[in-house]
Amino acid sequence: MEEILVYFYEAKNLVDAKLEEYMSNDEPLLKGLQESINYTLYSGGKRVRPLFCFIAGELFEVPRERLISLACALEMIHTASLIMDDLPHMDDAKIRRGKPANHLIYGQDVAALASIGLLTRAYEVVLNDPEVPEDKKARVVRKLANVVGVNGMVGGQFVDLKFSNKSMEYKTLEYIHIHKTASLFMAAGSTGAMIGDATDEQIHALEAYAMNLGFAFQILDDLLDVTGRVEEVGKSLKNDKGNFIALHGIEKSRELVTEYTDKALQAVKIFDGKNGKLAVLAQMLLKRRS
Ligand code: GRG
Repeated sequence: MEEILVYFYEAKNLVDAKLEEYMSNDEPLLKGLQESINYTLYSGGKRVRPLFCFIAGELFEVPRERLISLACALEMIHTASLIMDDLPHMDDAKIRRGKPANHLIYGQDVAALASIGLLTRAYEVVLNDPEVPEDKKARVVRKLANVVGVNGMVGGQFVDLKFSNKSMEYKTLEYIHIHKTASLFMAAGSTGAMIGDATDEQIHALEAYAMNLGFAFQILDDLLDVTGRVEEVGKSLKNDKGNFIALHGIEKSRELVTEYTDKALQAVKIFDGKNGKLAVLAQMLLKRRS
């Protein structure tokens, strides 16, 4: 267990160092934009998606050096989505990771540009990386674009906004969370595995793990919204009518977190003997308070 925690710690440090290299820009005219990007990129994210990408790649013996640009791209996309999500015309959130939201410090105009800047750089770093095999780049970047676009996070966010604080059917809630949250988790696993020449069956297993874990993660997020405190959770809390707690109540939602996590672990049984890190990652997410 200690060994796995050291692995997580080292992976996180590697991602932080590389993000700095990929995202730094010394053009004096861009100082304000750079500050806005740095503000959210280095404000204490758990780096879960890069970590999952490394773990998925490791199942197929892909070294971290070949995955690092992809791991950073996933974190850039995630960070871009957080900045955009917090904007007043979206979720209108004031607090993120225990600090004022990006737009409250840098303004909505700069925050929107920081988000788009991070998003576009994500594709660029993968395409520019000589360590990523040329014959894999198109498939990987296509996947990233797909999970961000209209059939991915953008679509999930749209449905979420349209049903904001309205009661909804389970199918709609499922649509929102598969697309808004789980899809990037799924891509973290599948793209890492693609670089490692995984079979379709292995990619599907990792996607099933990620989807179920993404659900557990989102229900936990809803639980923290209702049962947590802002100081502890570190973001604006909302008690929405359209969430898992409104549909199922607190007790049932807690049970669902365990159920989805079990399903996630079941899905990766095919990697028997090699799935220890996937189990620890799931446990870590289950215990999270922020
Ligand atoms: C990609 C720019 C862009 C836009 C897509 C705005 C939008 C459309 C989608 C919003 C997606 C979103 C913010 C989903 C919430 C996902 C979620 C549960 C975030 C919390 O993830 P953690 O716990 O956060 O990994 P940390 O702070 O650890 O990084």
